[in-house]
Amino acid sequence: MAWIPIHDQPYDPVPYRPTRVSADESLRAAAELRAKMDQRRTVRAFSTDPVPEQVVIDAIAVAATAPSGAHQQPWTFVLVTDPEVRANIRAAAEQEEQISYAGRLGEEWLSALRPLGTDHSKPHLTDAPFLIVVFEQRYYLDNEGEQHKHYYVDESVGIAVGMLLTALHLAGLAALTHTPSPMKFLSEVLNRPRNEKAFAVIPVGYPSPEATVPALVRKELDQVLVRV
Ligand code: IYR
Repeated sequence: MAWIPIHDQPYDPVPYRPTRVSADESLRAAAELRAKMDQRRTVRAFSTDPVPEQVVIDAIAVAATAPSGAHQQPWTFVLVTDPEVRANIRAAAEQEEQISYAGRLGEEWLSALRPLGTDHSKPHLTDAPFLIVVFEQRYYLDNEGEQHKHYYVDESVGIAVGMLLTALHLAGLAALTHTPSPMKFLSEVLNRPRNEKAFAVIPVGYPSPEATVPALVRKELDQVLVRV
């Protein structure tokens, strides 16, 4: 069935009868997923080796199944492979980050970043074979140029990006959630319409064989899980 804007759709529910998974199968699947996801790391050093494009397309398709406020699906994923466009994005991002790391972030923020070892240099923007630039649609712009309000946009797009990172990891690819600040230049470089605002830039590829990651430790489950 073809997509039509949700505000033009009636309430017309259909049956939902997924096959019930046995408790044993659920336990096995959850434990396996937990172990696999515990291996995910944010990577900043990418190999330039090519990646099958369909893997990235499928991961974006997974992200696009995310739940969203009023089912408005307020996201656009721009898949950038053109080396010239990537070079432009890198140049603009590094220019902004240079200012940020030179002091715009402030001492508290800079010291919070120190354990991550980040700086203004962003080689991943040109090394990784794919960049996914995620835009949030602040509102829906219909063909007449009329604006329709979108709800819970940040939450919806955040969930979609989480699902994207999960899908990429489970397919064997590495990614980085990069949020250059300010991100306005992305709308200009990628020629996006006025209802869209950049949310994150996600380089995707294989880690460089020399990649290192900070020796970070995740919180224990009992620090993040509260039972009532
Ligand atoms: N946007 C900068 C700074 C930065 C901010 C946070 I919060 C991070 O977790 C990591 C980096 C950069 O990309 O370097």
